[in-house]
Amino acid sequence: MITLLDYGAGNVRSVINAIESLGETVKVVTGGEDILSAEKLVFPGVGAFGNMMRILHEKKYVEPLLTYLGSDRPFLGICLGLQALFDYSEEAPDIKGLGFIPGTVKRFSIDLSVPHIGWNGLNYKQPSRVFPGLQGSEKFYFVHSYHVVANDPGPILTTTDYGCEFVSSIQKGNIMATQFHPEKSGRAGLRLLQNFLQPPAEPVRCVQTSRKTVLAKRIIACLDVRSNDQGDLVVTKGDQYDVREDGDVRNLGQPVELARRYYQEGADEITFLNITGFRDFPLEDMPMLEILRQTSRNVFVPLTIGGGIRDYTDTDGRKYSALEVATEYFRSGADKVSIGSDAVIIAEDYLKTGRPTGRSAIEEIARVYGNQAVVVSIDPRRVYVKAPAEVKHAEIETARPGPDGERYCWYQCTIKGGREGRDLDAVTLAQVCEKLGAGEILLNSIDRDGTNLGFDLELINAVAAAVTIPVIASSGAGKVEHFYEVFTATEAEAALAAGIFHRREIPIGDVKNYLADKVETRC
Ligand code: 1PR
Repeated sequence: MITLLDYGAGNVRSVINAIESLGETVKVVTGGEDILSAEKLVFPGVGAFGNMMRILHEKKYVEPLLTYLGSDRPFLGICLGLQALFDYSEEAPDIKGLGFIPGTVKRFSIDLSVPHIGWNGLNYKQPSRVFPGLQGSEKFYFVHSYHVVANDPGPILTTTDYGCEFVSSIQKGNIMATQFHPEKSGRAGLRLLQNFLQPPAEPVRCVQTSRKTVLAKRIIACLDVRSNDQGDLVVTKGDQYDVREDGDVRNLGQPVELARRYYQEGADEITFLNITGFRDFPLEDMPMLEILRQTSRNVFVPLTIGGGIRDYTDTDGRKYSALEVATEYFRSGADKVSIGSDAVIIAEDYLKTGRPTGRSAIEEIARVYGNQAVVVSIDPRRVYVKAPAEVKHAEIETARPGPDGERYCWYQCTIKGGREGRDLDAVTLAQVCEKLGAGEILLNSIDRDGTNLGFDLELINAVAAAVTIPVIASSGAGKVEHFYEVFTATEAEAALAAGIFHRREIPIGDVKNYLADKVETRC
């Protein structure tokens, strides 16, 4: 029996699913006595450090946790569950950590995108019983803006390189904690987790395969989901956002089945977009939650869900906040939520006053679940202009002139799945959303969507140059070369595709094979 400490923030469902998939049963802590009586305790921390410590105090978990740690029984901290062990964090300097390991938690101060999101390797510093079965070259999934700094190197088990060398896991007796998420790290993560749950007799020292670890570029499979005219929830695919063919919604398969297939094929992440979420209230759309629940049972890579994440009043007048909607998604197995239409409205409001309200969906969700949990999905369309000063928006000079030879264009934000254009450009939207706390930009292109013509590199460069958070390039992938192009000609950290995967034109493995030796990916 594994005891799991859930303090109510983030996706503990994935950790439970991963543990259960390894044949163990899980008991979720409901009071301090459960911590004290645990035989093996797993503490998956997600969100913001201050919020986590406040809840641990409110629930009176701090003393039992310190007693448990002092008893040297098996403990696995994940992400914030590692950071919590230290004295304090720059993220919330006024509130103390558990102070079990002397040291602090610092924000990355590097010339790279922060959060550090994606698959990175490990530099092995000590042997451990959690390593048997690993080759040493595996990558694990990270998502964090802060990292621990131990006063004494003794407990450092592994480090990872990302602009600096940081501590990616610690081990002190039977206490172990990782900055990365084993439950989201595919087979390698499950292996490590299994070793923690059923420890092999002998510790193993993994062999270092390269001098430094490198963050992989991510390949993301995207599933646009909606009900067809018969009322079944299907994966569909638009052609410049038009998902109907001969009057019917295109049906490219079942969401749970396709997600499983992409996991097996090596997708680094899976994104579900409820593309009619702007119309319907997503919490009434229970099948979407069910899709997440079922998918997260056997897909152990990060899951993002978008569509309809906004405040809502139902027909009985009951108000739901975007945070409540997001919470349901996280509880059902999502790791990140993606906000589309509402992000545009939030940015427009912000630009009117120049001041954050503190109450927008982006700010509220980021405050509780951390910036890394908030993706902003942008649906821009190109608007050509003759001269740069013609509009107040961020224009670019384009190598692909418009229909009347226009040499400049800007990227107009749209809402409601491209149905409504707004007086806001994609570059400004991305900048405002970063300021408000978004952790990642999912950058679609209505012009390129479903065309197989390749990504809009000019759009991606314009947005990536304007923000420091990671940008996911989306729309237009038609051949493996397009992935190489987007990773070498832009700063995109991930590339997302849909149609070529759904139609089985190019398997994810082919994309990775083509990129091998050219671009760092997760094998
Ligand atoms: O506005 O917060 O409710 O979120 C709705 C979400 O649904 C947004 O993220 C929006 O991008 C998405 N969406 C709305 N309508 C459509 C549509 O297609 N009619 N899908 C839609 C957008 C775009 C991509 C697609 C890539 C790759 N899909 O995610 O998967 O373009 O396609 P490709 O590789 O085949 O070119 P809200």
